[in-house]
Amino acid sequence: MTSTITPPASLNKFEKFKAEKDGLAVKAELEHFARIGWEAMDQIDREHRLKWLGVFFRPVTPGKFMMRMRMPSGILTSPQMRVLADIMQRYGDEGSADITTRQNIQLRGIRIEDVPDILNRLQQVGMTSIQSGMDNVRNITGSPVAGIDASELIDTRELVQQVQDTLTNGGKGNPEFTNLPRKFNIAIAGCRDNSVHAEINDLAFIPAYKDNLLGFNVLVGGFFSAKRCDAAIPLNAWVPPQDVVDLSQALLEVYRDNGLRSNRLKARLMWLIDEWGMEKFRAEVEKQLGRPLQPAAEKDEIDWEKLDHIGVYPQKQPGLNYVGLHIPVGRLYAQDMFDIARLAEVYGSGEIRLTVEQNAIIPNVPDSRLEAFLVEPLLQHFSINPDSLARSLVSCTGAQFCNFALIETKNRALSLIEELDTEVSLSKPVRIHWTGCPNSCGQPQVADIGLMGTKARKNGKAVEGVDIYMGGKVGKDAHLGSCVQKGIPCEDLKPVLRDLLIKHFNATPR
Ligand code: SRM
Ligand code: SF4
Repeated sequence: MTSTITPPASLNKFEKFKAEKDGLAVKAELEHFARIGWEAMDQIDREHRLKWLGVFFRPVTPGKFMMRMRMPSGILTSPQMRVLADIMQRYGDEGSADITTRQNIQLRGIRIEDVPDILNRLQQVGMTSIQSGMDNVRNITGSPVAGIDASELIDTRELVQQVQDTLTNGGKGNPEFTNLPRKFNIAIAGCRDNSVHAEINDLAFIPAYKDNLLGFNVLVGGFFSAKRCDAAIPLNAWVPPQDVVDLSQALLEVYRDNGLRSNRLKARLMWLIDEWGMEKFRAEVEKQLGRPLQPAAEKDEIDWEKLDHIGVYPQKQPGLNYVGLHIPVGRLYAQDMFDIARLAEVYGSGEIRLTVEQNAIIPNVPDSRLEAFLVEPLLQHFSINPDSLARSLVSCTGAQFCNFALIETKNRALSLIEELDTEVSLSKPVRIHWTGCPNSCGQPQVADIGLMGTKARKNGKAVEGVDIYMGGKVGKDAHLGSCVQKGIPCEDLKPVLRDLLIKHFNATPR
């Protein structure tokens, strides 16, 4: 069956090029692109359709592409990490990769000539970058400690994998889901602390009991965009685990076939829910599913504050521990990736987990190996006990590689935090999130202090600045923060942050 999209009368430019040729079609043309080089490629193929394969043209570094992987629940193995490291070393001109805010990895500095080889190498170790950009479902997030968390309710690893496999046809690409009206985010939480940020996904499953059975309440429509940001709202549905794949598929089909396609600024799922009302939306999902949905359970089981998983924690498997490493703003170099792969193999079971805070976890470290692990030199750089401000720092890509960026983010975030750490001391971590523009990839609205890049004015001149967000609450009763100050020039930001930390977060001046 192929999709039954009726193109609206006024198609935006993206809908037009998708109607002309499905994004996935570039898969068959890759060898050709590799032969002719990026400059000779059709512009739409190069700048847009390649994203269906997870290959992103970077206008900031023309000719050096970024590759965005898929990493269900943020889980990968040492051999997979080693392949990514090797790709970085061999083909990655910039030599760097980033852990993303969706538990994923992006590789940088890739030449189009090398993409066919790289995709072969990824396939050999069971990895894929398919459908990771543009109007596709993004990396599906799950608890980073699924299956090892002593307090977890549902081990969601298999479910996340099954949803990904359904939507991507096991990584080969699934044209059924390659022409959504817009991007789509899915999160599946089996933990008590909402470590996936369920509230900011278009579709989220959160654990809930119904009639003594453990399943999921369903939230829909959460999203951030430059135009509008909304937390997800209840679909008023509860599903047992075995219905998660079917419901995800049915809901996406409803969105695919009915989502608004004339204005890309109003194409995310919430806009359709607004237009129809929740009752009709739910009824259409039921119709597509072919069976009635049960009403939501009265309460969900997200009853903890959010954990950051940094440090050493006993697992549900006696005698084993997981160790969360702080990776400053998620930036990794090839050698770091080789080192993490080695540590996971030598001390753990050869598995690595990534978090939405852009950090890494090494699971399955036996008690007897902990002492030796904790004195490994890599832990000097990727600490298990970072300073309070560094600990919860998150940053989007920013101007170094992203052409939407209004400011540089990652390096600035790190140096500012370093300076502030010498000026104030904190008794508990403060979550500071940087994002380079209103697209909000760095999720400033979930932070204690969110910093969103903007153009500010100083002495009559345009300078890099930020709008400040506060009040984002994560974990139990999550809600979004809002903008409290606008247009602070970045060069004047440090004293402003210092005051906020002292006033609102009990920081004491050193
Ligand atoms: Fe994002 C577009 C990076 C998570 C909202 N995002 C982009 C692009 C692809 C723009 C571009 O072509 O340059 C950025 C690539 C820059 C680069 O070179 O790295 C980009 N987004 C990222 C990442 C890498 C930020 C990070 O440093 O971690 C995250 C990748 C996640 C992944 O693995 O798939 C990333 N982006 C997010 C999130 C956070 C989340 O999912 O929890 C959001 C807000 C949540 C949401 O989508 O509802 C987000 N990104 C956007 C938007 C605004 C979407 C909208 O509806 O308007 C755009 C722009 C767009 O799609 O038109 C965007
Ligand atoms: Fe780029 Fe803006 Fe997303 Fe940052 S928030 S990665 S600057 S699109």
